[in-house]
Amino acid sequence: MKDRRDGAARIRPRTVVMSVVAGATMLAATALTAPAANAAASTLGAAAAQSGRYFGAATSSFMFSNTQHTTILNREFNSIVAENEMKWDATEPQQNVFNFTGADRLVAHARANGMSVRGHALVWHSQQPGWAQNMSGTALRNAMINHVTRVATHFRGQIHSWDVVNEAFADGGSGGRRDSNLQRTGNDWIEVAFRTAKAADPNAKLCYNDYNTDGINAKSTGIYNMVRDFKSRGVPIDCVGFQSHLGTTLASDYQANLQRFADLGVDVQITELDVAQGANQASIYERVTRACLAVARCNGITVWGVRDNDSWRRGENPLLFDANGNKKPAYTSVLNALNSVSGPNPTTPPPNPTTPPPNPTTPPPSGGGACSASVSLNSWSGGFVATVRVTAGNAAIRGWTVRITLPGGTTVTGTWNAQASGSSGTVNFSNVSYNGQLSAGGSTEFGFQGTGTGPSGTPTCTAT
Ligand code: G2I
Repeated sequence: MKDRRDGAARIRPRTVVMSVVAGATMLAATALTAPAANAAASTLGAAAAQSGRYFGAATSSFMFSNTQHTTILNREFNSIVAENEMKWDATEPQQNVFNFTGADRLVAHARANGMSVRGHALVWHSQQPGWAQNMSGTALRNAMINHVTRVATHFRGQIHSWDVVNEAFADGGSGGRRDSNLQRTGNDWIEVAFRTAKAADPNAKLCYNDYNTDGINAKSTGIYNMVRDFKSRGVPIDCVGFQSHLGTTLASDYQANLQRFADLGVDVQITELDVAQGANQASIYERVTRACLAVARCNGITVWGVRDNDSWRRGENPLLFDANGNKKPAYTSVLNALNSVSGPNPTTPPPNPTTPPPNPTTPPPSGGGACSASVSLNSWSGGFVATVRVTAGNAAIRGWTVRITLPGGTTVTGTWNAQASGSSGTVNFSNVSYNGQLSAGGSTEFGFQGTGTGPSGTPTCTAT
């Protein structure tokens, strides 16, 4: 019951906004999709929510001005993912210069319409900005850590599942990793990305995402072995995304493949579903939907676009709505499948996506108090991410400086939400303009990453 209520809670505000935004269009759509006598849900999102799952679509903020696209998006889907706007090239066009304009609009749209957000993708060999493409070795590794930290921190609390690493395995029969500049930084780059994402957004589900994994094959088995290894060593992985860019056939062991991953103790998600137009399109969509519904740990399905003309595979008409926004037979087969099964429920529904972003500012203080600081460390062989919480004492403070002594050989490679006095030895981290003022008992966080070993002990905090 709880899952149903969560689903309904996400859908209700969307209806309200839609009635303002889309007026007559919404009325027409409602009439067309009025609930049947058997009370089956009339939209994909509502139908999926009956078993605690989400049904999402990829979109782009520039599409929100397209009324037909957005009307369908808001009516049918209760989750969205940025088709491109959260990728590395979009969010960090120059090194350490971040641009969240499109991604923020997308998240705001989701929040205003009661949808959850999938995050795609923190690290990928493709769609890297030019400056990263030209990097290698330690410099690239540190740039990756900084990117994951900054992007995941920016969206902390607003993403139900992140594709932390995308498409790192090779096609074909090797079952091994794909060659890339990231892979050449060392085989541990994937687990470093996961540990870094965990430090930045501890409540998001952290996924590995790939394609050509739509059945038990060499590539999916390579990924399976990595996930099993990660689980056994405590690397924080929560889910595996199966992109499911499908042709005109579906592997008979599609569901069995999802299930074997679920049996490792991770959730599974269908993340980029689209199916080539052809005689089997509706039936393949239906079988994929039923497979997800049959696997308790399958949290939900995302289709890679709304209408056929929005698709990256435009010529293949692979989506659920045609170029005129009409529902295709594939749409009906998915909706009926979702309505035909009431469970089992996923073990953990996505967290409420409407949580506002963490607010780094604090109420105006009167000044004059003391402060304390504590460090939480996420380390791996050769590097670490430190998150430092600064807490004001019994009186408000106007600013703070945290003094941390680093072990010999350790270098700070990046700092966020603070100004560092140096990069090795004893370093003073001082507040920046927006997080110096803390009310009595109030707190804020800053962080830094480095190579070598992280600091130990309790740092000193001086209020200013
Ligand atoms: O290739 C299909 C998908 C495979 N899995 C990962 C997904 O991220 C990927 O999505 C596609 C988008 O659908 C395309 O829209 O990823 C492509 C590469 O990032 C996207 O194409 C790019 C074009 O290559 C760029 O030239 C263009 O500037 O879209 C960009 C934004 O329109």
